[in-house]
Amino acid sequence: MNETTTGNGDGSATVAAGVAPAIAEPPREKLTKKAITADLPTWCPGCGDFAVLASFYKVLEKRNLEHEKIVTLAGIGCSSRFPYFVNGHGAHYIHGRAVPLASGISLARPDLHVFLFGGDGDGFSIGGNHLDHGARKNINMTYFIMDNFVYGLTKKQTSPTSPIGFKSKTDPTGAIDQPVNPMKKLISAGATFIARTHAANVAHMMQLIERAFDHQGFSVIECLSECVEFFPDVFDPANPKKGGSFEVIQEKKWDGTPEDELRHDVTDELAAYKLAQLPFPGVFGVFYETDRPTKNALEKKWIETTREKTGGASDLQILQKTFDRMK
Ligand SMILES: Cc1ncc(C[n+]2csc(CCOP(=O)(O)OP(=O)(O)O)c2C)c(N)n1
Ligand code: SF4
Ligand SMILES: [Mg+2]
Repeated sequence: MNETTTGNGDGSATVAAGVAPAIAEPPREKLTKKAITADLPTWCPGCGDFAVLASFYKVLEKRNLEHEKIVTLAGIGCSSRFPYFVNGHGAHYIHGRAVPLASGISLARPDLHVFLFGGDGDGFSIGGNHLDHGARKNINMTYFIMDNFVYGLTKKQTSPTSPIGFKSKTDPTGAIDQPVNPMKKLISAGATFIARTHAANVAHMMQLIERAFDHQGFSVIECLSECVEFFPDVFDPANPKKGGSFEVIQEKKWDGTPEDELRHDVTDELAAYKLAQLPFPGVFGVFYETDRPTKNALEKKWIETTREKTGGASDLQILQKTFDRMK
């Protein structure tokens, strides 16, 4: 029999039957980069993905997130090697299938924060369909897409975001297909937090990771992350250190000033499409954010209602009842 004690205020204690004893949690040490770091990254020197990993470590440290409360998941690709480098729950899963895996984890363990990392090929090509459904169902997770406009791991094939004219092993005379516009795709799919950043701007990346983390629902960040090996310098036009300009979206402050009229309303879908339409390198920041019930919340409610209706019967009893009806 379980027993537990309650203090009487005079140093003595009363034992209550049937209650498990509360075990005091030892005080936690502050999270450090050393504690979050697993393997050393195996990316090529200069790869943009290093900065993404560094930003993620910084956010975990800043928020002092408990390791056991986060999961990092990925498909296949250079960028998808991410979970190997984070000391926490994680999986390097099947190419393009990280969203379904993440959906199951998010729905079954709402106490965990699910982070997904991957590339443009993984997310918009083979995993494009899964991305759409995760977005429309608004399953709670943060998906960080490291877009380098190429398949890096498999050594330079055209990706869904490669620009027309890009010469690769699959398009030796130059790509001819219209590329995906990630922002437009995500808006139309129904993602509830959609943002864009650049791996050369760590402060901006961190801000967006934190906002995505705080958002309830399917949050996605597209990050231009240079593949120095197979598509070098392509993102220089948005890198001030390389002569480009990094134009940040000015969000409405709702302060009634005339300048505010011109600022972006992140809840305005049409305004988000207009920003997504700007020619490369476009703008950076939050394109769209809306508050829509998550599948996690809706499913929880549905389970509770069903449990009430079935009078608190166990899963086995419900299953047995179903079998009995089939007899
Ligand atoms: C089902 C399946 N198809 C194809 C592959 C080969 N493959 C592995 S990674 C990859 C593309 C990776 O590109 P991306 O997602 O952009 O990641 P990057 O390497 O550029 O970071 C492909 C085609 C695979 N592993 N599994
Ligand atoms: S091949 Fe490209 S994407 Fe892959 S690690 Fe090297 S630089 Fe990064
Ligand atoms: Mg890629």
